[in-house]
Amino acid sequence: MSNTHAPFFPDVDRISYEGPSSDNPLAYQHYAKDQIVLGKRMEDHLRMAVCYWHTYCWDGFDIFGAGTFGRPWHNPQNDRSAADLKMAAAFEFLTKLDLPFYCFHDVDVVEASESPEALSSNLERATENLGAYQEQTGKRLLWGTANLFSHPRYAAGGLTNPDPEVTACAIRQIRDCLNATHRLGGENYVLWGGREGYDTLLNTDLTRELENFGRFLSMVVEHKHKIGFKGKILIEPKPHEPMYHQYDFDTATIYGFLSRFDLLGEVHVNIEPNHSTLSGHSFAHEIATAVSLGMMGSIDINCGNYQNGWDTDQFNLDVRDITLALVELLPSGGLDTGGFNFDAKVRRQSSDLHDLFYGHIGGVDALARALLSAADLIERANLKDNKDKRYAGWEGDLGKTMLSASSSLDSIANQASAQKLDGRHTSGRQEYLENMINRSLV
Ligand code: XUL
Ligand code: CO
Repeated sequence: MSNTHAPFFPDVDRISYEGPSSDNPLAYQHYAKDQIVLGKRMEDHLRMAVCYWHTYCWDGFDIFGAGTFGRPWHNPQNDRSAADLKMAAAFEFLTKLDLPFYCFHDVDVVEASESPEALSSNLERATENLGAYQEQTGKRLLWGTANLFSHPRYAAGGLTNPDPEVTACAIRQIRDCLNATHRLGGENYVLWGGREGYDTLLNTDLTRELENFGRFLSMVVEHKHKIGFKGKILIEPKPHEPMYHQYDFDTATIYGFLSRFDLLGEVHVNIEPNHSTLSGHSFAHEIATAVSLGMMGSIDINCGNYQNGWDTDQFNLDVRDITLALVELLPSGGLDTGGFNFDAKVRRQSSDLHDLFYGHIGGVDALARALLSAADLIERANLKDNKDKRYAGWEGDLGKTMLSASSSLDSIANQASAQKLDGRHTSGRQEYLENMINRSLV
């Protein structure tokens, strides 16, 4: 399909690496995609994606005011011509940023669709067009997802709705979008349970909703195998917003849910820093938990605002915070089918088309700097040796005996008493380690 609508960004050339001394705001200072870091190209470590919803769909509206952006590909009806223009803009932007992947919700890539029928057939057409653009540009799909939170029918959830008729519509959307993702060679399929939760327990049968959720998630997994989709099914943890309580609260909660429905190993997580902080965790904690439980999938990179604790989806420029997360991720082999999807938006006052570039360029360079810093830390700071030393006792006689199959509370307590064990604290050297992080920051 030829891109007859472009260019939407005529005065921007392909963004390229110019190095840290460049003062060109439309260049990368740190992201050199072919540079080898810990044995792998930067592009292959980071597998970055631009998201459809914040970048091309959103017109700048918020709950207090109308859109401020006036994008040239929008029109008030969001009719078919707007959907086609948006797609042209999306692939031009992605090509100019020189990033490999994109992500979408079904409703992002189609025109306004009056009925479930219309959505199905519009998605069919959009999938064909996306496939043609992928072919033409070499860009790839990191993941697709069905939007089960915007349409009024989903006010009380999709897979956890009290009304089976609504849930059947949700399942149809998931089936269609998973099929579309498969056809487009997507690397993952995401379920963000935005309205899978409740506003009040007074009208909510929590037991039934969670049981239904488990049953229908098992069907998603069955369908993935039926169609031969090789990517990962991902759940995106978030504790609340829009609902007062969401079932996919955090990675550990999802682990419990998956093990209850025998879905461990079949479903992984899509971790988002802004959601991590909303649940009272750090980004690094969520990554470490996912790695430790074998649940790591992908990352929606962004951050919130320290002042107010909302889901503000800002571009994450906090190199230290990302470095701490990468220190947990990289030793496990890094991202497999996952990537870093910019689930981030420019501020409502940043209404120029160039602001879309500045936002993403900043986000890309922060990831590249964090990757270089994390690699330096892993290579020089011997974090692993430090941990190994701290836990060395568990490899010695006492530790091994205590953990052996034959030991019991009595046997250990009796040994402690017989040997007059009198354990003493050893320094955790937190400040020393934190200084290592600062020294490695690029
Ligand atoms: C919402 C959020 C979504 C999901 C996809 O907070 O992060 O954009 O990533 O539905
Ligand atoms: Co997200």
